[in-house]
Amino acid sequence: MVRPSKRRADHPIERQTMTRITPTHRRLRVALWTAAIAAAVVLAGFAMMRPGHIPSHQPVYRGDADIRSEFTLINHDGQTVTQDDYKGRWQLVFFGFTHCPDICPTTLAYMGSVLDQLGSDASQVAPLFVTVDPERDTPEVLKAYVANFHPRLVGLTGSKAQVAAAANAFKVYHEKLSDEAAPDGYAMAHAGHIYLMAPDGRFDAVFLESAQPAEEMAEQISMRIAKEKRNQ
Ligand SMILES: [Cu+2]
Repeated sequence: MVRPSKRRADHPIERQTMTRITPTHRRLRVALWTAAIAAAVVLAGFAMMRPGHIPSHQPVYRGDADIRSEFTLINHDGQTVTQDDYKGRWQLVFFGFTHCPDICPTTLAYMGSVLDQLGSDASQVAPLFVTVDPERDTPEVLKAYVANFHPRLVGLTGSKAQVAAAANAFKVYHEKLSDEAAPDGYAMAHAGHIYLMAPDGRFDAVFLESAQPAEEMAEQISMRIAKEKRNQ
């Protein structure tokens, strides 16, 4: 397995995919999807301010944002798991694929740093990497891949239908693009967000690797963990 630092320089997929999906396109896509998700979150915020509406820790927020942690997938040890297996913990969820030349290795390395920065709070966070490329990303492939980034990172795959349902619940953009130069003739374009879901499965926040240093994201998660504990 090639280390992420090496992938950038050595990996032929990088150059091949770049000719098809330019960095500008990729940034544009990410920007567009950031805007779409931000709009959903703002709408949810407005909905909460309506008279008689209850505050954000109530389940109504989940319905308004319509981003839900709902899935039946197979973990990297080959076991079927659902959102209930991670209930009671915060979920840090990122969608991608192991053949990804840039966004995935960068973001997963970042998630690894966030987990390290969380210290003892990390035990209350389930870090999940869901593939959008189940054809190639079998449990075995995922297991070897996630081990490059953090020992606690869990890879999730499933049937095409299971993966599509999970991506739909999280409102994650992904698209198979044919590319003759890429291995197997295709690459997967996908959104670059990291979702933070609360212990009851409700949507809490989205983060982008480029938006803040890992320490800052870890601080934000720790604040939420502390707040949740106070409210219990
Ligand atoms: Cu990727």
